[in-house]
Amino acid sequence: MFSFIKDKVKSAISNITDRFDKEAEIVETKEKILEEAAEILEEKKVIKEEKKKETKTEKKKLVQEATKKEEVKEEKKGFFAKVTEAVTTKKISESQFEELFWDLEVELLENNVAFEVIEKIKQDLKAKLIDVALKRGEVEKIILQSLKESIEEVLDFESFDLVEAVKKKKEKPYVIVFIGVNGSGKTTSIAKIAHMLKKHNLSCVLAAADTFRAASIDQLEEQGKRVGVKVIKHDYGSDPAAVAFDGVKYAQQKRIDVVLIDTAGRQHSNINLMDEMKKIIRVSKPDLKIYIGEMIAGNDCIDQIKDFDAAIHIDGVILSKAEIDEKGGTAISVSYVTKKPIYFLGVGQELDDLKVFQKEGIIKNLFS
Ligand SMILES: Nc1nc2c(ncn2[C@@H]2O[C@H](COP(=O)(O)OP(=O)(O)OP(=O)(O)O)[C@@H](O)[C@H]2O)c(=O)[nH]1
Ligand SMILES: [Mg+2]
Repeated sequence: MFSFIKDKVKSAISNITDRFDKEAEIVETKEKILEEAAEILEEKKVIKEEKKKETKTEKKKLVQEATKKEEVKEEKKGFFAKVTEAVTTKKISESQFEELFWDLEVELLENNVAFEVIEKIKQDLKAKLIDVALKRGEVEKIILQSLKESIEEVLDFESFDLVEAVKKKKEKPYVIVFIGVNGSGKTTSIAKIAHMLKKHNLSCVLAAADTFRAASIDQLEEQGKRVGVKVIKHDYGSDPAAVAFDGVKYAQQKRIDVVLIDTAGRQHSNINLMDEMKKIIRVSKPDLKIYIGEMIAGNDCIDQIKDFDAAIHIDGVILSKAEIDEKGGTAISVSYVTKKPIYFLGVGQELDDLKVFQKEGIIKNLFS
C-alpha cells in the first residue's frame, strides 16, 4: 500500500525541483561570468594606471590610489555576492507554478487522490511557493513539507475506538449494521470485527439479514463457525428486517454485548432495496452504520459513500482490500470528501487482517 503513490509523487517533485534548479543554475552562471568580466576589467584598469605613475610622489599617489581601488573592489565583491545570492534565490510566478504543479497533479490523480484533495494540496503549496524568495535546493524540502501538512489536515478526523464505544453503552446490545455494494467485503469484515471484539472479551451475535443472495446465509454461518459466534437466521427470501430484529432481541435476552447485522449488497439507486435498508435500520436502531467500500474502487467508492449517506446516513467507513491497492489515494481522500471517519482498513482475507485506521501510520508510510 502507498508505495506506488509515494514513488510517483517523489518523481514528480524531483522533476519540479530539477526544472527549478536548472533555471536558477542558468541565471547563476550568467551572473558568475558577468562578475568575472567585471573583475578582469577592474584589474586591467589598475595595471594601466600603475604604468602611468613613475615618480616617487606619483608612486606614493599610486599606493594611495591602489588602497582606494582595493576598497572599491571590496565594495564590489560585496555587491556581487549580493547579486549571486539574489539569483540563486528565485521567485516563482503564478503561471510558472501552474506549469510546475501539472506533473504532481497528474500523479495524484492517477493514484486516486480525489479532486478536492488535490485542490487543497495545490492551494497550500501555492501559498508557500508563489512570490516567495526561494533558495536552490530548498524547493524539494518545501514541497514535501507542504504535502505532509496538507495530508495531515486532510486526515484530521477523530479516531474511533469501537471497543471503548461498546463498553461505554450501558444498555446492551451495541448494534452495528454493515452496508455496501455487492461484493465489497461486508460479510468478511463482520467476521473480522467479531473476532476483534472476542479478543477484547466482548460477546457478539451475527444476524443474517442478507436473505437475498444465494448462499449468503451459509457464508455467514461459515464465518460464525470460524470465529466461534452464533448466527441468527431465517429462510432465504424472508424479511431481512425481521432477522435484524430477532438478532437484537436474542442479544437482549442472552446479555450479548454486540449485534453485527449482515445485509445484502445494493446500489443506492435501487429504491426497493434502499427502502428495505431503511426498515432494517428502523427496527434494529443501530448505534453504528458502517459503510464497507473497496479501496481499489477509488473515486467510485467516494461517490457511493456520499450517495448512501444522503439516503440513510452513514457513521463511518471500512475500506476493504487495502492491501491490493498500491495507489493509496482513496484512503487519503475518503474522509476529506465525505466528512466520514475511516474506522478500519481491511488488509486481507484472514480474521486478523483488519487494521485500525491511523493517520500517523499513513503519514509515516507516505513520507518515510
Ligand atoms: N484481499 C482481500 N479480499 C477481501 C477483503 N475483504 C473481503 N475480501 C474478499 O472479497 C470477496 C467478497 O467479500 P464478501 O465479504 O463476501 O463481500 P460482501 O460485501 O459480503 O459481498 P455480497 O454479500 O455478495 O454483497 C471475498 O472473496 C472476500 O474474501 C480484504 O480486505 N482483502
Ligand atoms: Mg455478504
